[in-house]
Amino acid sequence: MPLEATPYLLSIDHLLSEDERLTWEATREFCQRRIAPNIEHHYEKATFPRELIPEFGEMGLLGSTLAGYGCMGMNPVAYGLTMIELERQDSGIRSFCSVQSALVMWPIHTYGSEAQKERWLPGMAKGELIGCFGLTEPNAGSDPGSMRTHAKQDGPGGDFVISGQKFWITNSPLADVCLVWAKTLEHGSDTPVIRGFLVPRESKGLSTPETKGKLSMRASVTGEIVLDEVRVPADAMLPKISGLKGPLSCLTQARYGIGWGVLGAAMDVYERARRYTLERVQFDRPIASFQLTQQKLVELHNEIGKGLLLAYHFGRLKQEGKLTPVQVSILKRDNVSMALQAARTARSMLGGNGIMGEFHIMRHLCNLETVFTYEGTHEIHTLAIGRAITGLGAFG
Ligand code: TGC
Ligand code: FAD
Repeated sequence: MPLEATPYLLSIDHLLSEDERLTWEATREFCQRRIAPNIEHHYEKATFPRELIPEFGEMGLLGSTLAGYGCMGMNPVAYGLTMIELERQDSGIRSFCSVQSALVMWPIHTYGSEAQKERWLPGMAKGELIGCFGLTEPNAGSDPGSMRTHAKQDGPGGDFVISGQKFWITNSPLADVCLVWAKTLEHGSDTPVIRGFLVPRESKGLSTPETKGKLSMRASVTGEIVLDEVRVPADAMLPKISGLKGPLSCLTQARYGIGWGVLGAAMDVYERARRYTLERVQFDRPIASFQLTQQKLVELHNEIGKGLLLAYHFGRLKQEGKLTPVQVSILKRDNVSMALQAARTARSMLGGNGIMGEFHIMRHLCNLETVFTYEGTHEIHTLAIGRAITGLGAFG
């Protein structure tokens, strides 16, 4: 559906460059043509449309903000607009691109050696190679610093032997390379430090069983990473980062994209609710003519507009290199919460039809429950912002 068909009184169109507008339109057209027709089917069957991955590459949607290595070098606002269109279709599709781009390609580009970049980035940009990001563990979710996965140096070449288990890992069953965060002891120190390791699929002792039975994010593949004494060469370690800030800085990139992406899900539910309530007649009038329905539409419309302005403002700050992690927490927390509330409200506006797959809103609603939890739960971002404004940590 063209944007003009649904009123957005808080539009950002006039703030965009010609290139940004063209990127937005081209991505919307692609997503509408290639994702929309089958997404409900994939969700129902709990399958991911794998055949689209090379097309994401052709559209420049993989590693799009990075420079060189076959990547597009898009600015942060253009990138945000592409996230909107992916998530307008389904959060699971945006998740695939977020993980590949922000959680695997970005750290290789930022913290990797030249050899690591050459080996992985061009294939990942084309969608020929898939990556996953292994931080969470069965006993380390919100508190990743308590991870147990460890890497021990062994042998004359300085190989690492990695053991542990990662849980809830998007794309792991599909991945050609797993970026695994593990603790290791360095230079005779007895304090372990967190390091990132690029573990190829063919590594002996690596397995990635799929997690079945999700009632959310069904069009996204989730699994474990099980590492049973997996031996990798010394040069599998990302050389330019150590400590928890390694994975957390990747999350800052991905959370920025989520803060934009969820606006797409919110726009989709708002547009569907508006259309439905204009057509559905009860008490001899379209239900959109009732004051209570209009109040809901106005809330949806205004909250989306404010979320878009926030994302745009932070996008320009990011472009200037001035966006801070806590501002990204504000964007992720508030826009996800807004989108989840929008999906609940829109669902109610369709009455019984709101729970049906063919009306798409329930699918967004179920997906957004995951988005509320991953990449830092709503509560964790609340505490990160609380810490920034009081100077007092309330995490533990
Ligand atoms: P803390 O002491 O705050 O920080 C440790 C070091 O990290 C630095 N740092 C950051 N750097 C960049 N970006 C950020 N957002 C950062 N946050 C912290 C910090 O400056 C410090 O550096 P240094 O040099 O002083 O050592 O660490 P903490 O242990 O107190 O933890 C803080 C807390 C709770 C906020 C953090 O652990 C956290 O964010 N927890 C949430 C975990 C999480 O988000 N997991 C996500 C897993 S991945 C995922 O969900 C992917 S879903 C993918 C998809 O399908 O889209
Ligand atoms: P917990 O940390 O156990 O939290 C449970 C509840 O307790 C939450 O409400 C939380 O907010 C609350 N809580 C915890 N600590 C505090 C506190 N100090 N104060 C107040 N409340 C608190 N991880 C990856 O590494 N890579 C991935 O690709 C990835 N993909 C995912 C895909 C899906 C579909 C899902 C569901 C998760 C994914 N995750 C991934 C994991 C995700 O990041 C974690 O689920 C998330 O960080 C929360 O961890 P947890 O589930 O262990 O919950």
